[in-house]
Parts: sequence; structure tokens; C-alpha cells
Amino acid sequence: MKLYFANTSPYARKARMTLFEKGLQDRVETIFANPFEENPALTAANPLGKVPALVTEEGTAIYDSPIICAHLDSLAAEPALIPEGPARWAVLTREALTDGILDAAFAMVMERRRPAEQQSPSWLERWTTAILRSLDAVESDIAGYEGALTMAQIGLGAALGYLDFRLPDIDWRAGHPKTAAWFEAFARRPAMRATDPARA
Ligand SMILES: N[C@@H](CCC(=O)N[C@@H](CS)C(=O)NCC(=O)O)C(=O)O
Repeated sequence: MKLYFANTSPYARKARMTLFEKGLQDRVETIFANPFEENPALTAANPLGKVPALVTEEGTAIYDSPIICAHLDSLAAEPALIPEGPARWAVLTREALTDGILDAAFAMVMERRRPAEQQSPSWLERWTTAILRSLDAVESDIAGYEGALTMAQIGLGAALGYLDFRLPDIDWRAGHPKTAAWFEAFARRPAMRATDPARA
């Protein structure tokens, strides 16, 4: 398999953490790809030109991060990151919430890279509000991110790590003490340390 990734991409971090947690690193060739540069190999794998993108041993392209992670989860039984039964939908919905936090955060980072006079204060405010409202939901549901490792936890770890890395001014820990305590413990996992964008 081949995984196109960028060290600073939180979506790619989800895929890299999943590889690590599933013990599948030896089965994958990780290929650095800057999505903002011309890259025919990346766009052949993902016409959207985004990372992560996975190409399986059979040559099938798989994207985006939730689908890649679900595929990787299917390749080895343990740990089961997406449970069967009713818990499946709860885990996938929590992962979707963390992906949505990432979407809002990534949009903010891109917006702030535009010339100041072209930036939209109303969009920046809307994305900030969405991030903080979503973290309120995580805070009141923190038990849903405890226990055996799931894609919800990997998604939350990637999202909070990205807020620290790119948007520290949001100060997400204020008003979210349970989430902050959760992240302090989760960030010690070897998979989190091995994929820390600040160490890249
Ligand atoms: N929904 C996608 C988002 C992937 C994504 O937006 N990746 C960013 C890097 S962090 C990217 O490649 N952006 C390039 C672009 O937007 O053209 C996923 O979960 O994989």
C-alpha cells in the first residue's frame, strides 16, 4: 500500500495514527506529498488533490480520511477502532464531529493566509463559533471518548493537536477542562508522539 501524506496535515495524521495503532506500518509506504504543489501521483490517487490518499495493494485508491481509516481498521482485527452494533454509529458520528472541527480549523488557517483586507471576519467568526460549540459537545460527552481506543479518540487527538499547532489563540482549553485533561493523557500515546506536527 501507499499512503500520500503531509506531516502537518491533521487528516493525514489520523491515517498515520491508525497505521501505528493497528501495527500496519510495515505494509505501507508513506510518501510525502505537498497538496499545494503540482503532484501527478497524488492527483492520480485523489483527483481532489488532497492528503491523505491511500492506494491499496490491488491498486485501488481510497480517500478521504474516515474512509482510509475504516479501510485500515478492516485489515487487522485488533484493536477494533470501529465497533460493530449500535456503538458503531456513535463512534462514527463522534469521528464526524472531530472531522468537522478540523474542517472549520483548516478553513480558518487558509483564510488567515490571505491578505488581511481579503479575509472575511464573519466567516472567521462562524468557524470559531463552530469549533467552540463542537468542543462544548465533546466536553459534555467526554465519556464517549474514554475506554478502548476508537476512531473517535483518534479524530479528537488529531483535532486538538491541530488547534494547538495552528490556532493556539483560540485557547480551546478555556471552558473545556475535561477535554483538556483527556488530551493531556491521550497526547502521551506513542502514536500521537510519532505523528506530532511540531516535531516534523
Ligand atoms: N475531508 C478530507 C480533508 C483532507 C484535506 O483537506 N487535506 C488538506 C491538507 S490538511 C489538503 O490536502 N488540502 C489541499 C486542498 O484543499 O487543496 C479528509 O478527511 O481526508
